[in-house]
Amino acid sequence: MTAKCSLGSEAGSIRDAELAGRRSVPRRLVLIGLACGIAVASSALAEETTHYRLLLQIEWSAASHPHEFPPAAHFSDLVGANHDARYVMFGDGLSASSGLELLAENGRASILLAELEEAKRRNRVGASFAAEGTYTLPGSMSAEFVATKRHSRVSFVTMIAPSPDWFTGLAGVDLAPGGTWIDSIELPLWAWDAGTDSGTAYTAPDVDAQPRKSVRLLSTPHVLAASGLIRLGTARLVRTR
Ligand SMILES: [Ca+2]
Ligand SMILES: [Ca+2]
Repeated sequence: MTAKCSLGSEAGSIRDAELAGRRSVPRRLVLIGLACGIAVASSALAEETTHYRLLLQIEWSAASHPHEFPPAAHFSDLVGANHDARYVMFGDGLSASSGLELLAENGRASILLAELEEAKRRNRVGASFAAEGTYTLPGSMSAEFVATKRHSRVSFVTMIAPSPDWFTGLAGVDLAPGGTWIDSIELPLWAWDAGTDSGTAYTAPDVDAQPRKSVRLLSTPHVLAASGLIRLGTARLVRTR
């Protein structure tokens, strides 16, 4: 399997490799190999794409969060995506997107999924993924997803339900800091207020917030103890291959 390798493609590949930074030497070989149609080591290629498992260990329950713990408490279906630094699913002090508003208020993913499709078209998002919600609390949720060097960050959200507009998730976790895939990481899950509804209790009637307030960590008595905020659980990201 051979092909002519033009100087132009090689020079372009080297430029790309130099832009890619410190791992330029092996990356350059791979890129030149690709440009020339030469078979390259599969292990080197495999590094460009990898697989992770997301496991949510949910602690949220009447035992951990006794203040007004609601009937039929659950987490909605989870929506996540791998992406680059330009895509932001949510952030402290930022305004929620319409997709986040619908998910945080109703647990419905349709608008968020459309936003992810649009971000995918603009090459900011690699792919979205989902996990089934749960009424078993404490309990767990899990999903598998693919990450690539181009889209090496992961974000996800799930609604705290019932609630006015409260959700939990992680935003922009970099799975390849410095260009190396991390094997596993464990992060706390906090309750967030999307700022799109003014209700202050799990079962409060809808009070649309106009204009929207910023996304903030929730700090109502539902998630507050003398020692500080009570996390809802932990998220573990494990590289599977
Ligand atoms: Ca709110
Ligand atoms: Ca609203």
